[in-house]
Amino acid sequence: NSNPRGTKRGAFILLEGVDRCGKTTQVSLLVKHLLSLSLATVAYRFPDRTTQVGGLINNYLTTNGPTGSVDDRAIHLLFSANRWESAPKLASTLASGTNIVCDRYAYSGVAFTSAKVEEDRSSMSGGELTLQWCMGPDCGLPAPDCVIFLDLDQEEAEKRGGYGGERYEKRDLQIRVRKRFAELQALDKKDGRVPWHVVDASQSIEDVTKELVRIANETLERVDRESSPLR
Ligand code: DGP
Ligand code: NA
Ligand code: NA
Repeated sequence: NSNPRGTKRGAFILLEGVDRCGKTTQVSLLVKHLLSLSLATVAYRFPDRTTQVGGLINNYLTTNGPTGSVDDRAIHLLFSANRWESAPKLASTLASGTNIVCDRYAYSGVAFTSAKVEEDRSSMSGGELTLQWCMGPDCGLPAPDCVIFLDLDQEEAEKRGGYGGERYEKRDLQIRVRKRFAELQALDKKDGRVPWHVVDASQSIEDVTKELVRIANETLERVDRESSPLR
């Protein structure tokens, strides 16, 4: 969509994946690359632990309290609130023509919360923490222009020096998280809205970056075409 000043909007490139897939490293490398081409680009990361809501989330993630001691729905809403508090900034950044490369977003929100229950339970009609229920609070957030999914299986993830000991860094949960991401990818494919690019995250850092650069170029070109005032 064109805007009054004829400025092309920025592209919103989202990186998602299980813990230890290398997202954080790749986000900073991709931002560096785009900046080196003089393309205005900023990195975002969720959860953003620097806000008040983010402080509550950080407390939750770094204390391994007994399961169920904090209500899973309440936490889910906090993660979503943490994205909503950045939403106006995300939108104005994109409108000003600056690209965003983002480390996790609403897909992580749905994948991690819904992974707390087994599939058979989560798909129960009226059951709690279904994908459907989990997607509700993030509905209407600025949408990414693509999802780059850094795919890494559990064994490879664990080879990367084990987990840091945060609440979700556990094998069974991470395996379910990866499955939930696949379900979300299938939903987006059905809708035909947000394109996904699955990248093998077990490759070397350089090879992953190469793929990301190619996908980013493709996405930037598409967004340029779509937001051209001449269209
Ligand atoms: P990170 O700082 O990227 O390592 O993320 C912290 C942990 O929180 C990680 O295990 C993924 C998880 N996470 C990220 N976003 C959400 C969310 O919206 N909801 C839930 N339940 N977990 C999330
Ligand atoms: Na983590
Ligand atoms: Na990370």
